[in-house]
Amino acid sequence: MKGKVLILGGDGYLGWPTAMNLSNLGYSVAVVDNYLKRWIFNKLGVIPLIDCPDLQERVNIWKGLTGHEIKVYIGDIGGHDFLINLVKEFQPDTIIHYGEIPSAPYSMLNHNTSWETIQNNLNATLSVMWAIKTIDTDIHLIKLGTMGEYGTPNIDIEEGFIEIEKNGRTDRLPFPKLPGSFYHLSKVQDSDMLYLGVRMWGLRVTDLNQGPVYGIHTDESRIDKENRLIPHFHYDEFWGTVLNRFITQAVVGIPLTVYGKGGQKRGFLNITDTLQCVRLAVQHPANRGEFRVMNQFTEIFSVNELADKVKTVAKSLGLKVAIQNYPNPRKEAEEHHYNAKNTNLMGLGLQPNYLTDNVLIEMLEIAMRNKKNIRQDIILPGRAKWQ
Ligand code: USQ
Repeated sequence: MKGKVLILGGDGYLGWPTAMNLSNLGYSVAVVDNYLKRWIFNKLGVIPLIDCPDLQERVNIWKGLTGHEIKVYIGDIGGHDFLINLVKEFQPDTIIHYGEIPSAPYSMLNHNTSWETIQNNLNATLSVMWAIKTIDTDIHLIKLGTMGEYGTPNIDIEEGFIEIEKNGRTDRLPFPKLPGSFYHLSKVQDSDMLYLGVRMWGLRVTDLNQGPVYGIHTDESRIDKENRLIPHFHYDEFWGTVLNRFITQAVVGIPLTVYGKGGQKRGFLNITDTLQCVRLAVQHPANRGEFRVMNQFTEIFSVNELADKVKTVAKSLGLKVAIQNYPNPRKEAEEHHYNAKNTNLMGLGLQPNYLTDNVLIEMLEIAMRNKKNIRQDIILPGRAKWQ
C-alpha cells in the first residue's frame, strides 16, 4: 500500500475523480462529504448534465469494476468532533481538502449565500488545521485554492510569494491578493490561515491555486460504460465553469455567453490534469513548516479564444454556433495583462493534456448524447449581484 489519503469534499466535481485516481494507483482512500452542494443544487433548482449516484453507490460500482475499496464518511468536516474522530480512525498520511462551496456567482447572490460561503469555507479549513495540529502535525495537507485569489494585477503573477525591495531592504512576502468575489475572498482567507498554521505550528501545507477546470471524463470514469462514475458536470450560471458552459450551449443552440468584451484571461486546465497535479503533490509532500504554493493551470486563454475554439470544433460536428457578448454580470477587467507562473508543478513533472480539438469533440459528443437532460432555463446569467 502506498499511503492513506483522506479526501474532503469527495462527492464533488474534483473530489470523486481524485478518489478513483488515487485508489487505482494503490493508495488507501477515504472520502468524506456532507452533500451540502447537492442540497444547494436543489435549492437553486439546477441539475448536472448527468445524474451522479450517491457516494455509497459509486464506491460499490467502483469496487465491482476494479476490486478497489474506497471508504465513505458522511458528515460535516466543520463539525470539529466529527472530523477529529474520523482522522483518528482513518489515520491519513495526506488530507486533500476540496470540502468548500466553490462558486463565485453563488457567493454574490445575496447576504445569506455570501455568509454561507465564507463561514462554511473558513470553518472547514480551520477545523482541518486544528485536527492536524491535535492529532499529527506530520500529516500533509493539500488544499485547493484558486488563481482567483490573485485577481488580475498589472504585474506578472508569481506562485504565492514575491520578493519585495523597500528602502534598501528585501523580503519574500505573500503575493498581493485582489479577489473578485466573496468566494475567491474566502480562499484568500483560507491561505492566510494556513500560512499562520505553518508559521505557528510547523504544519506541512500545499496550497494549489487552480484556474477554471474543464472536462467530463477521466481515465477512471471511462471504465464504467454506463457513465455512473462521471463527476457532477455543471453548465448553469452558478456551478458551470466557462468552457463547460460553452459546450452545453453549443449543443442546445444558445449563443455562447461571452460576458462583456471577452478579453478576460484565465489559466485553464483539463480535469485529468487536476488529478495529475494533486497526485504530484501527494507524491512530493511539502516539508514540515513549509507553506508551498503552486499555481495549477496548463494554458492561458481569453474567454473570446475559448468561444472561437468551441464554435469552430462544434461546426465540424454539424452544430451551428453563434457567439454573443452579454452585458457582464460580474465586475472584472475585460482587457488586462495576464502572465502567471506555473513552474512549480511543471518542475515536479506535470505533463499537460492541452485543449485539443479532440478534447472538445469528446465533450461535445457526450453533451450531444445527453442533450435531453440540458435545461435551457438555467443557462443564462442574471441572478448573481456584482453590480
Ligand atoms: N465567463 C463568461 N461566460 C460564462 C461564464 C464565465 O464569459 O458563461 C467568464 C467570467 O466572466 C470569467 C471567466 O469566464 O471572466 C471565468 O469564469 P468561470 O465561471 O469559468 O470561473 P470562476 O467563476 O472564476 O470560478 C471557477 C471555479 C472556481 C475556481 C475558479 C478559478 O468555479 O471554483 O476557483 O474557476 S479562477 O477563475 O482562476 O479563479
